[in-house]
Amino acid sequence: MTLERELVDIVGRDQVLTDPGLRAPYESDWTRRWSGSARAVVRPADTGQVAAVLRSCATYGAPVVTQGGNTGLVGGSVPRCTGQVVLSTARLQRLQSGDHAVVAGAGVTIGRLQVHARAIGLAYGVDLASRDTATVGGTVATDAGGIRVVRYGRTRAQVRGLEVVLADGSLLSDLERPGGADAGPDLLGLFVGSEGAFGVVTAARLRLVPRPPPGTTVLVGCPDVDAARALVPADGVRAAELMTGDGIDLVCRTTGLRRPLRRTWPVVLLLETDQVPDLPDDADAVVDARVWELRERHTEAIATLGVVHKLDVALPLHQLATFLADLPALVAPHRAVLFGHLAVGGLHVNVVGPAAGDETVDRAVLERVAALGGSIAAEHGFGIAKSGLMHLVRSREEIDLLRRVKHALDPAGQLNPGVLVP
Ligand code: 2HG
Ligand code: ZN
Repeated sequence: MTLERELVDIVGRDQVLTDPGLRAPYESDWTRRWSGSARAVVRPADTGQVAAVLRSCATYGAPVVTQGGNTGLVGGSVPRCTGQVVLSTARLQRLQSGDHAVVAGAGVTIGRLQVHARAIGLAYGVDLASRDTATVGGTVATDAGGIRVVRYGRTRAQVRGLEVVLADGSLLSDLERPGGADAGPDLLGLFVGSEGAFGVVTAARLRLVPRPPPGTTVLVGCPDVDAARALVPADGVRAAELMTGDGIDLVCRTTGLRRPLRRTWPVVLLLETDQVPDLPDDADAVVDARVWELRERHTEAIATLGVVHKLDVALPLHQLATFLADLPALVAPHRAVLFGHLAVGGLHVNVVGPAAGDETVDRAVLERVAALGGSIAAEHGFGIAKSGLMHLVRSREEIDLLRRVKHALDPAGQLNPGVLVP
């Protein structure tokens, strides 16, 4: 018996992809910075098959990289070295609702979840531009934030229960205990943000929120980031997204969308609020929900510039201006296109210019972020890109504990090697 034969017995011949052409879409990160060739891509249909796949991979000593929609930006869900099996969660599609929550399979996209919630008069609190591809499993594994984070929090705040398969195929689940957690440590909570390194998340119970009535969306040009911050009201904020005039120009050039403002501002704020916000009389602003497209098409527009170094960081709000002033020198002679989730200090620093494998600029930017008290992996995960730099933001004791937890859950280092625990 070979591993491939066992996998075929578990999931069926059509769901074990070994042909290079069929494997290719699973082997390269969205950024094209990380790729590798997989021994096989396997697509289990349910939790029992996931457990059997993991048991077989453990028997044959084949490392497993779990992949959801492959929208990751830090190399955390594609193979890096030969012999790795990609476990795709694409077919884990169950979706049942009850009591202001859903139980969703890991492969359900955020878009499908939103449509499902809307049909019953509710909404899911995490939303993001890649909603039609990004999955429940991937967003749980990275503790994704997204554009509604200011109102509803990150994915962790939505999770009411999880089903997880460990490296040895054993199953952990509290989905059958919807009544709420008992006292004691939140053990399943460990898997939120664990990036496939502790276990494979196969399903989650997620809270749904009341669907808000229509709000107001405005796009407004600002001289600097502090001026933009001053326009964000204390209450009723649904989204406060930061862009730059240069970024908007790039989006307009590459997508054909119309330029929304009279001039190119250093900073552009997209604000969605419950009530119409107070703006200065002479503000260069448009009130129109369609401006969301300018924000949501940033990632695709920036990708047209070449291989992008994605530095997903967050800063204390009072340090944003200092960081933005320092940034040009940190990335010189290259260029950074910036956008992000202003209300929570989240910034997506997209550096274009350095070769894919050159990490000099990445390091300089992330070190500066850490020195300012920020987070170097705000919502995309540490992945391959940043796991080696975790010491910038976590203490020696925390990293040591992380290693011990990893060892307890996955003693052979079978799951997503190199991620979280380098
Ligand atoms: C977003 O906020 C995503 O749209 C992607 O987190 C960020 O492309 C990026 O850098
Ligand atoms: Zn984001």
